[in-house]
Amino acid sequence: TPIEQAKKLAAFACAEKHVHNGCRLGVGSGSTVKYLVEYLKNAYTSGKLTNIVCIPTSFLTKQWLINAGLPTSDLDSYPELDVCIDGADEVDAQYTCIKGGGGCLAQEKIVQNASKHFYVIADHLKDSQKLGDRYNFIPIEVLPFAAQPLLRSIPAKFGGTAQLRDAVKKCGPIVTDNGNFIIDWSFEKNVENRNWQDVQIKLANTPGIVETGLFIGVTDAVFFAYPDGSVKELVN
Ligand code: DER
Repeated sequence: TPIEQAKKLAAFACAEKHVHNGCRLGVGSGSTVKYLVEYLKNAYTSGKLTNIVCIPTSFLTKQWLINAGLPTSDLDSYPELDVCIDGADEVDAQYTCIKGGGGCLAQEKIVQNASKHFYVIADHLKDSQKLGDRYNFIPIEVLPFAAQPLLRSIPAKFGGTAQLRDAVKKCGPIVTDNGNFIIDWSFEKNVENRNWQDVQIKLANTPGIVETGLFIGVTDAVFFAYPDGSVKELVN
């Protein structure tokens, strides 16, 4: 489909430009990153890309990397990375991302934070002016012990509504790779000039919240691709 082609285009363009021999690479999670793994597999098995190591951000990405025959390791062995490439659910005009649509935001943010450079790959449907134009909520990873109080206190303090992300093929909520729950916070859209940094600081300071899907001030560039086959790198 045109959207899948766009995801592939964004992934290939970003990796072509920013993944070089010897790269210690953080590999994100989600359907766009699937094409990044395809690129890496092609480049590495053809000998075009050598001496790289890939650090996954989820159980699924780890399986993809291993199945692709790519050198795979972890932050214990490689605590400092050169590049991290990941998808996003939405990117606004200030390069702030909403991530976590796939429920992998905690390890994604940790790997992003361990990397010198962070690049986002996305189809054009993620390209927005203001957070909320394209995506309806902020995923928040929470300790199960704190879930019920947070379902009440997050809307009380920050507005909007909050709900526990239910599993599809399992009774009850989804459980993340870290054994936690996800609260999807549907924030009010018509707040003018909302200070997302302030929101992030307050959420991060809330007992029971492990991580939020707000990635603020960390994006070095975004690769947006379009169904017409064009791709653009927006450098922050
Ligand atoms: O869960 C995540 O953060 C993913 O990176 C998500 O934001 C993008 O997933 P997609 O590439 O499947 O749209």
